[in-house]
Amino acid sequence: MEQIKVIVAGYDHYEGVDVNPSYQVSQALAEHGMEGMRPVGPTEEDPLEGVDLAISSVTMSVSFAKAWPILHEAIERVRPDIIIATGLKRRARGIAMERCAVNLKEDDADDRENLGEQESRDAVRHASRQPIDPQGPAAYWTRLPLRAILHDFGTCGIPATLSSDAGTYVCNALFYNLLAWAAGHKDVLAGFVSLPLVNESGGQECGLPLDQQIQAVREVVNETIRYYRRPSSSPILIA
Ligand code: PCA
Repeated sequence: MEQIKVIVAGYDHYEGVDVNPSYQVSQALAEHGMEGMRPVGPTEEDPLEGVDLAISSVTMSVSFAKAWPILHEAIERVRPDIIIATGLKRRARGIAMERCAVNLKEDDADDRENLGEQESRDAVRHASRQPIDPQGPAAYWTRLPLRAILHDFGTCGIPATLSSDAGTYVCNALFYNLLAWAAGHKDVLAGFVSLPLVNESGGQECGLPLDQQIQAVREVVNETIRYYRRPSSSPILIA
């Protein structure tokens, strides 16, 4: 059996949010694995066939200074083949598949976790931005097969979009550091999935039920394993 190790990372308490779906989703995948994945069609090859899959979760702090060191320590310890980082994007209507991590972060934003919601919004509006790494490239591309994942979401009816960036707060900085690391580890696939607020009503407002978000990240893991085992020659990023 081929062993494949996956890390699914999420964040702990995020000011002003009751349930951070990134925490719940990463816990659910580590505890229940790929349980409940729908059976694949007769023509489709099951990417998990013959795979001894181990999923671990990592919980990061919402802090520029702490998030990447926490994930990096877990990467060194687990030595994963695939890393899926997740975070909450409050205004997202559905799942946002992040195409790239940009070399930009808000100034002085480390203190934002101690601010209230309105103060936090003001801080964002007035924040100046600076590079994460003055010597680094302007952006890194995700290493996840976004085309296949979005196709898969369409089949399962999971609302999703392609997104050009995860903002300029901790999620983007974490993603940038992760992809900078992955640039030196070509055998590892890594990417970032932004999740919407948890909304159990399934109405027109922003957000998706937690179960659907868990299913979405399972699909991301599934399609990424498919690509990991059989890299395609076609472009993976453009939907
Ligand atoms: N979202 C924040 C950080 C933690 C989270 O879940 C962000 O968008 O950067």
